[in-house]
Amino acid sequence: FGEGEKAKVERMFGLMDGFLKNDPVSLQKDILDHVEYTVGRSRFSFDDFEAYQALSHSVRDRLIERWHDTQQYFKRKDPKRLYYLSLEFLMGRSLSNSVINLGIKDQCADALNQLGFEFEVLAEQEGDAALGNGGLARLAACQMDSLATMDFPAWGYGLRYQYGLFRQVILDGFQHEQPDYWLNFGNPWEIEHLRISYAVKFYGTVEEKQLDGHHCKVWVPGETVEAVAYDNPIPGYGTRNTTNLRLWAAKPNGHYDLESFDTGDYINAVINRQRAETISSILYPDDRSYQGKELRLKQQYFFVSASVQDIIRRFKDSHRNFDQFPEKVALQLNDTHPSLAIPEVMRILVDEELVNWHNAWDIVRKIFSFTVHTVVPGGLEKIPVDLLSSLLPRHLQIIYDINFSFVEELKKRFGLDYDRLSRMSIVEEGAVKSIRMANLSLVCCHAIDGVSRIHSDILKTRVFKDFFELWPQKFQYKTNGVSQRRWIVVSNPGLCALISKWLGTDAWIRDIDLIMGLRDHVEDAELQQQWKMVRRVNKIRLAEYIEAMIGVKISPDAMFDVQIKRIHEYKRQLLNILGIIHRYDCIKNMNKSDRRNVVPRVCIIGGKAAPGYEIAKKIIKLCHAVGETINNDPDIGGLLKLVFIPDYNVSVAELVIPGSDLSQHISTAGHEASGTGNMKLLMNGCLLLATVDGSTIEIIEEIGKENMFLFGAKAHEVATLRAKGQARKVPLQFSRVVRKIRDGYFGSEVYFKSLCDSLEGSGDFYLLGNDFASYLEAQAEADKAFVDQERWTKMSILCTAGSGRFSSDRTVGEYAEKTWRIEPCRCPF
Ligand code: GP0
Repeated sequence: FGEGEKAKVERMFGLMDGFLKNDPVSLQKDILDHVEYTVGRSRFSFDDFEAYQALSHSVRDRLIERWHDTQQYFKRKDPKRLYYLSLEFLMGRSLSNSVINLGIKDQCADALNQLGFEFEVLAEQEGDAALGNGGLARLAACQMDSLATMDFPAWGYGLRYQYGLFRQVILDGFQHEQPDYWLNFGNPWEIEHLRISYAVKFYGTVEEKQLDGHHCKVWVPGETVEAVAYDNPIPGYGTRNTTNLRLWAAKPNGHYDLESFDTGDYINAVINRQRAETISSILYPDDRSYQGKELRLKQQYFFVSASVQDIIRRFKDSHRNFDQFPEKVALQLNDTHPSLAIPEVMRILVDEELVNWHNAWDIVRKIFSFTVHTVVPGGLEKIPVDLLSSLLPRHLQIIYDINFSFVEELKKRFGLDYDRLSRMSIVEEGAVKSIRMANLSLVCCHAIDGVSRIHSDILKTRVFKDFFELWPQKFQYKTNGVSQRRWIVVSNPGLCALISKWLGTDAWIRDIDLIMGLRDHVEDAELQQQWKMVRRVNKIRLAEYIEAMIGVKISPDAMFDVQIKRIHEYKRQLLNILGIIHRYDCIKNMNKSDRRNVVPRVCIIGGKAAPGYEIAKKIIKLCHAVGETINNDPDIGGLLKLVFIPDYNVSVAELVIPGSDLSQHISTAGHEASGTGNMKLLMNGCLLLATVDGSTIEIIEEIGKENMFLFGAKAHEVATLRAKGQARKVPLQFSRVVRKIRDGYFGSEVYFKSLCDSLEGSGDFYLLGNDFASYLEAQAEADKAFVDQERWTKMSILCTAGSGRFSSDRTVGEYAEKTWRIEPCRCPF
């Protein structure tokens, strides 16, 4: 420091008075200050929402402190960093998660109590940050939590949508979509950095120029938009480390060339500029179906370009040239959505930083890795060349150049095998010439990960078979995981305390393998008793919520059987509903004494359908129609209920999961890449009724099939079964149930016709008919087990005890070691 600087720094330290304090009185002062100076209310009169805002701002102050320390430390240490690029992050609520990770939950609760507020009530004031669709997006959120907790120098990058995933409203049993303008209520969890912004270009032409004696391509854009950074601190648990999720918002670019205003149409010129903001305005609600829309492509490039510019700027702050880039930077692509980052890095290095093509290519091949999340080839992104050439002309050239070398390499290796060349080429010829984003990623990334073992096998033997033959070493898998902080500590405090009590430590919150220590106590009647009590309290809480939301009264003595996930044909919510109709029929046909042996069930289904996915919407309607019939049938009484929980999201999941006895993961084998809901439920001691698919296969290895209810065709049988078509055997009960729907027993015969058609004969692509009998058997097994409450409770304890492998800490640890090659960098305070 110079003399003047030094005096300034000393003065700052003098004024700082140390870090913010976390005792209840200090917290109270901070909260009241924020009520008055941030929220702008009088400290003598503020309501729950205002208290929530003030509390959040107080927590945010503490996050910022740690965030600064962590970033300072990273800067000084200059470790290799990971940048996690994802178009979607499903963060849900932040308050509870933050205070728990900061270790100040009790102090906050005390502070609030004395002010006349209750922490839990304030936490309910927060809306969800729903900047994602489903599993893929929540996985990104869990991995951010693990990265911070494990002290990895990692940042997330994404888009700050103004409208999150639509809110699902049910009217007369039909799904309606309502916009989620979530920022209306303010967002205390983000820090706006108006000075951190980058220009992102679109359209225009590519010109050849001489620059500093280099021959280079210069992209002259037709439109420029500004990307502004919004930082969302991600606190680790049990560490001071606080990392960052940087989300970009689109703003009109400030450099107005006078020409565009010369037309005299001042108002329209400004309005046109203002349209830039639409780029980050809305999240596409389609789960794994590629739409080919220009706005979506703009979103992808916008967020990727800003992120790459930011990463390169940060690297250049402390390095003179790019030699060390691969030792300092790893970029992870969450699916192919961010894969334009590849040509973007090439473009900036070659066109702007004047690195020669070969060196740039060498760098690119070392820094990128990507994760695949699907098995359905139809889910893979393809960008029409026409679209790309108009929107990103320079990137198209770069992709062509990469493809040219790649095809040459293929010819050398395999000769002129044209079928193979056309399958593997990044460019797909045909009616609509397009760029295959998966192939681009496969060519340019050094590692390609599946999300479970079976998924990886399917990628290697089917979806990306050709690429596996070429580069077997690139193919790996990291079975997904979920954060025990979010899914036990935050959402199930009762179980959390019980686990810590019986393990004699809460160290499992950072070191999940310890959780298997519960196995040593599984026979202990006292633990069983307490376990049952905790679960019962959670069930009561869930029952109250259901009654408040949809007016159906349910008993906590019944078995709570849940299926919560996006609605998809392959996930087979329909199989569940058919099973319920069958159960209803059976009960109706029983005499009084037989009915006494029926295990009372509450079937709970929740999930959103993509707005344009007709069949999925019909499934929701059918669920309501069946529920209506059953729930209002006095003859059935408490033996069976079917409820649809509207607007399933992260915070609803936090309520449902701890209160579930049985959960269904019943995709047609070979279709669910991994599944992560199964892991969350498993952790919470919920038993699984499942097909042998995705990560369930690995769960079986951990807890044993005797502690689960498995059924259905295996993945390797599916193709043969499908080929049989009409000739497949279908049980009588199945046809009878479908008949009932066809005959209008649940109303709307015409509306449900296409659903029924999708179930019969060769229409039954997802093999519901084939799996129905074994599904019913598995359900009967579950009933039998539930009658023996001691046995059930033991199984439940073993589920939690066996869930350690499914922590995202394990997943992230594997990525860090094998793919990203990053080390922890713990901020020492
Ligand atoms: C997969 F392709 N997933 C996609 C997609 O577009 N969105 C999405 O959420 C899911 C998979 O279906 C999964 O099996 C997987 O576990 C998850 O991504 C995370 O890898 C559902 O849980």
